[in-house]
Amino acid sequence: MPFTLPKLPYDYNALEPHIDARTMEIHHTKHHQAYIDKLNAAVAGTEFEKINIEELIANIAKVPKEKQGAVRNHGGGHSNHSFFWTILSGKGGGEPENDLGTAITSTFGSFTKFKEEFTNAAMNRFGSGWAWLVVDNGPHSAPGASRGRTLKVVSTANQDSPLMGKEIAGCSGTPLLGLDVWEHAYYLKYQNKRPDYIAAFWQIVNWGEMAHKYEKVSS
Ligand code: MN3
Repeated sequence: MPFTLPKLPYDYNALEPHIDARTMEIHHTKHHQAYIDKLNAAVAGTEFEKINIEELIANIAKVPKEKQGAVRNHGGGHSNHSFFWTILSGKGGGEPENDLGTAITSTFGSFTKFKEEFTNAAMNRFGSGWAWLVVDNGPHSAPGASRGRTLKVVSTANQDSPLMGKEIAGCSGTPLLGLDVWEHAYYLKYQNKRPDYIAAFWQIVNWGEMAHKYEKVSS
């Protein structure tokens, strides 16, 4: 099979008490796996099963029309969840340092203001979707051109990704931080209390991994 479920970089119980082991196991082995299975079914036997998932969803316009819906939903789901696991850590929390910390402070005014803006994006996403911190260098940032460092907080519906671009996802950029606000991400422990889940999320953000992603995008 072309797309496969990535291993988590930690145990299912590693994020407790903020996210419980049962939620993590179901989220990973059932929800994420289901996106992969449906994505694989959609692209079976095509050239699109051979490219990496970020490239696939960034080039969704090249996918045949009749498969675009499946790639958008399930390819987006695979990409978003693969990303999400990496920016969480049982040893996370606190505040970003170095270049990423400086960029956040200079863009948003302070770390607290950034947190507020991101939290609002996550709260105000009606129904299912994601909140993101992205580096957005605009639509014409050619490879090799001087890469910008424009940080933005955005949100997407369903499994749309900023990588899909403005026309599809309503926003664009390379994600540094993402928060899954589908109820499947928090319902067992938090039920309808999305604010409590978002507050817990800040305790497990892996700023070190984000700084690494930021360095790759902006250097
Ligand atoms: Mn999810």
